[in-house]
Amino acid sequence: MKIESITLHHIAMPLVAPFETSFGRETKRECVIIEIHSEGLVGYGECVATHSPGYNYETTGTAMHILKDFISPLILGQDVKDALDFQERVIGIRGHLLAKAGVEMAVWDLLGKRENKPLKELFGGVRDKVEVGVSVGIQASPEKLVETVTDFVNSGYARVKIKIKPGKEVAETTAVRKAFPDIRLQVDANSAYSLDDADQLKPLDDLNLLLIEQPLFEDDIWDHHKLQEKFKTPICLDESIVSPRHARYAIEMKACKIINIKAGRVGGLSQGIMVHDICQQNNMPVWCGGMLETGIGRASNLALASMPNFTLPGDVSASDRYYEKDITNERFVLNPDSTIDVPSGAGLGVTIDEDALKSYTLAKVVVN
Ligand code: OSB
Ligand code: MG
Repeated sequence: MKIESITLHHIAMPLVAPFETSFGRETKRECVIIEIHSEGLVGYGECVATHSPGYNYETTGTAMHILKDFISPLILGQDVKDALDFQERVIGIRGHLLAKAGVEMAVWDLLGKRENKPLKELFGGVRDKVEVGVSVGIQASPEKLVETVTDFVNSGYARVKIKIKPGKEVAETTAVRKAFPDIRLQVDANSAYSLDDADQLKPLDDLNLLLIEQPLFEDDIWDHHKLQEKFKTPICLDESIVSPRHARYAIEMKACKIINIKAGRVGGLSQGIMVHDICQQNNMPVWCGGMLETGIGRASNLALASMPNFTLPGDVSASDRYYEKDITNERFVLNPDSTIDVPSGAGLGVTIDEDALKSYTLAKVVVN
């Protein structure tokens, strides 16, 4: 596919409610939408970097720079055959995986549109709907947290993840477990602990949690192994797994029992599929993580999560949990069985609400 032009839309969308994690509080979500024109088709991708380097080192600012000045020149005017061909072209750019992944998503959207097939089919997905849960940010008090969780449970979410940080974990998680003795519950620390202070987490080991996500630093696969030895609850890695190789390291080191896959974090959907395959071969369950995506990234997550080894519910909630108005015309809704339908249209299977996109735009750069 000849890449004829690339448009970068740096956008900011107000969230329906602030989202607080161990690394900060967001009231709006920034990201970069990548629009690629090729042979009469338009493909879209979402780079899930946001305004600050809290989740990892990338930001919308670094992503705009890398996308415009380094990735675009390598593919503009070129015949990019598929996602792996794209990866080979950008292999000389170290890191900046969220930026690369945004472009790869647009390449997949183009491929699907050209072949008139949904991404689910191109990935070998096996489900028409995927089990999902909701990720609940840090709240002012355990009481407030239980209230917020109750609202989500009442709206149909059968799996709940709560964000934790040092000093805001034991009372909070215990309160939710008490209020909902049987719900599928898990916690996410976003790298807020070190092995030395991880003792604080020990009481969580008796709360029948599905998993404890990324308690330690991003570059601490080995310390996660030491922690997993002390916990019966499965440790799940998010930030630590930045490539298929890292998935192999985690498996070989017995650093975790579950992996959260985010296509952005590993540099693209093709890499996410490889992580899925490695985990499947090693009997390690995976689930699809989320980055508060717009309808574009959400469509991509649903297609990925339709693959067979995604056996745990994903952080892919309904559109109304994030945004009053999304940039896609399609909105994703929660089915009564706590699932969301996988898009069936060609490519990502979504169309853009141009007015909404425009209204959220902070900067638009056309590279051609
Ligand atoms: O660690 O999973 C995470 C959101 C932003 C950055 C990191 C994470 C998250 C979430 C939200 O947990 C998941 C979602 O609903 O998109
Ligand atoms: Mg996480």
